Amino acid sequence: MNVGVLELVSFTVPPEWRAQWAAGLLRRHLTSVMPQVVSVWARQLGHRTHYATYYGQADPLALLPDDLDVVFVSCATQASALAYALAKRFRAAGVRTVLGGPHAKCFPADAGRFFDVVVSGACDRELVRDLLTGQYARGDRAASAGRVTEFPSVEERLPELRAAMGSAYGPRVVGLLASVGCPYTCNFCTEWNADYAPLAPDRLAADLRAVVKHFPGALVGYHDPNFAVRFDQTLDAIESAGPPHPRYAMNCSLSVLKDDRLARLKRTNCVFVAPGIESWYDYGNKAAAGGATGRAKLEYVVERLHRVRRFVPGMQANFIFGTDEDAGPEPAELTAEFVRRVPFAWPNVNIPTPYGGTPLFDRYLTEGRILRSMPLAFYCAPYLTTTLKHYDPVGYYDHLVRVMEAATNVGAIVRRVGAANPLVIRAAHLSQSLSYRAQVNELRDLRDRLRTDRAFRAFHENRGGPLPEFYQHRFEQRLGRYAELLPRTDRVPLLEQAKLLPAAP
Ligand code: B12
Ligand code: SF4
Repeated sequence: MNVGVLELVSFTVPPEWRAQWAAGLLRRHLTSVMPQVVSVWARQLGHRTHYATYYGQADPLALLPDDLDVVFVSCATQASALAYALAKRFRAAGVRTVLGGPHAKCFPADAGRFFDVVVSGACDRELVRDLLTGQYARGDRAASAGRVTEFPSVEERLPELRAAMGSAYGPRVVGLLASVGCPYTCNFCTEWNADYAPLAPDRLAADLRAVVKHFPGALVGYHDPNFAVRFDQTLDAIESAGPPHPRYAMNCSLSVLKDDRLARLKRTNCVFVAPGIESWYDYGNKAAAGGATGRAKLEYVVERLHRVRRFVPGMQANFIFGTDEDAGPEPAELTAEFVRRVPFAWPNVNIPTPYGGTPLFDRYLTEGRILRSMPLAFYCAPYLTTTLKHYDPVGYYDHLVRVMEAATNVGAIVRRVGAANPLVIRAAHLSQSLSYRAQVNELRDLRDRLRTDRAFRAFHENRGGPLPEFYQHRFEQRLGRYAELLPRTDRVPLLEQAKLLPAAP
């Protein structure tokens, strides 16, 4: 069969492609591992495969041939509207449509309105075979029975990796997995109940050697939900590949970054860490802050990150602002202070977002806090899709604007970019900072609208009313020529079905 695999990295369709160079620079490298894996498995099963990533470079439909039998689409929820519109087009052309990836996992019922089959859980080679041999009917959900811990090697993924990188400018990143799952249970995260499992160490070592051979100079991006939970075992595997070690970046909890481990990270060429700090009042266990909260946690984190910085040059600190434990101005003030005292770290401040299949989603839905007519495509910054326990929407955006201004004022950007090293991290910090500066304007606009437009505020306070025209218009702007494929009724999500537990009778 003729099989297409399309990953949607970008979620907007501009009316023309003038921004092409920027798209390549800013987004091309944000691809995930699994769509490449699915493409390899389909090829190994004897099918003709066409793998492409859409990062804003061209019309997404033009990236695949027009005589496909089956297409796999993969995306995060923020790209769901584009995925749905494309699915309608593919279906109309007689192509069987399968959705996999984060959105499929979180909102399978919603996606099932547009895709023939939705992969709502794990996916292995056998599942891909079954999907391609028509074992699943239209409207089905599919998932492999157990945890998947074996994926094709870098050598096997070479055509996909080359296609994802392209030949032009922009960061060259090879996504690898050293483990799946995570021992923590953060209520907002899709991995909250997925046990940690390291992958085969000899496979990781072979992959690292293949990266050095085929992509010299490329950065390895570990896509593990929580890298090196079994620190020594993972670093043993990396060291066993032998030098030269490719530079690498990873996500981890602060508890992984203990003093006696930092030199080993430096020796193996770790150039970027993204620890989850999350909140000054919540999720303390993964920071190993010993129960400290508020200012005490700030002092602990500042001290730790300054130590980490002596060994690892690039850093991103992940925060969520607006959890049920946050109240008053202090959480935002502490984050703004963090920005001043840890000038070399990129502060990635997230808005609480209820992704389906998480305990957070269940609680917010049960408590009537989710804005029910908000399209799922707005489940991303800078949009609020719920009410917050201790903040009204205007007050919340006021605080957020202040934090983001502290993170993106010219002095902060100059300090951050100046401190960054090597060049690839400097470029990443610069592009993040500039795109967040644009986001601050959007935050201000949302806050001002909330102040002046009573219907808009009523919607955000969950006091009823239809989806404001502002969001309808934004939705249509994002989809460009594809907007007409999703009439207003299609934009209202199916939420109940995304609960972990069935609703009480
Ligand atoms: C690595 C990672 C990234 C990397 C790589 C991108 C990626 N999607 O992998 C980077 C840093 C670029 C990234 C960026 C973002 N990410 Co991210 N990321 C992750 C992370 C930590 C691991 C995902 C992973 O690779 N797991 C390993 C694979 C093997 O396991 P798995 O995902 O469970 O996949 C299994 C099945 O779902 C299925 N499957 C997965 N994909 C596919 C595809 C097909 C076609 C099929 C058939 C099956 C299938 O098979 C797998 C094996 O069983 C998860 C969090 C987490 N804790 O899991 C967040 C996560 C996926 N990210 C998330 C988000 C929101 C983002 C951003 C929007 C953040 C932002 N503010 O910009 C961006 C979006 C980027 C984009 N391209 O769209 C959310 C997505 C939630 C959602 N429903 O949208 C997650 C779930 C975190 C969370 N909040 O819980 N991310
Ligand atoms: S530590 Fe990270 S990967 Fe693990 S549950 Fe928490 S947010 Fe998810």
